[in-house]
Amino acid sequence: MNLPDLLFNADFERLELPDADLLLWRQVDLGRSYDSLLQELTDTTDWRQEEITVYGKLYLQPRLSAWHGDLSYSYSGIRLESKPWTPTLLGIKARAEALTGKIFNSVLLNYYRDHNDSMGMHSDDERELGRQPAIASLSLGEERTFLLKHKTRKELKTVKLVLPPGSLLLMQGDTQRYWRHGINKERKPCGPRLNLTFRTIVTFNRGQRDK
Ligand SMILES: O=C(O)CCC(=O)C(=O)O
Ligand SMILES: [Mn+2]
Repeated sequence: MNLPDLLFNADFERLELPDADLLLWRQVDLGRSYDSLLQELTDTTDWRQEEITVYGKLYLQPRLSAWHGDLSYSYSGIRLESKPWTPTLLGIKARAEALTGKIFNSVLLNYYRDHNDSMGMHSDDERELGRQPAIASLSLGEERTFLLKHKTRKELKTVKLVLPPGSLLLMQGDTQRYWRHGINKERKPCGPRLNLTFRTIVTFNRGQRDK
């Protein structure tokens, strides 16, 4: 990020965690209300409930998802065929890029229908994302708690970060290397939450890389 961007976007907070690089914008201006965006994306996205294999057993993921972007992607053993960008998604992507100074070529949308939906602890460290992935995560709808747990330093407590609607969390640097993150079920019933994680798939051309 260069200096003019930093001055222009001085509204983020840096979250001080060892071995991590996390920036949080609490309220991003998306040019329209968060509620209307939530409604549009909920209604127009071609939601899937993907399967996951855990210790050889097939389960349905406890949430819905959709993958849009320039390239297909493998995620926890699932091959996600990408759908084309829509004008709405391109608009949010442009906003996330302007704020973070990063370029993204894909987005994974996660739809947590209610308090029973969740995402297990994981790190986004697939090879396709490169060595130090930058992932910008926009939240809409119900507030849910984002958990972060260091992979090896057991003395570090689990960090709980409440992500309000309209917030943008940028995970970059070594964050995926040293930390796992996830969203637990909630005990108290709650409404839907939509999360968009913008990513960059880096595809290596072996011939070029080996030069
Ligand atoms: O819903 C969230 O905030 C987390 C999403 C996430 O970690 C992912 O899509 O990999
Ligand atoms: Mn993730």
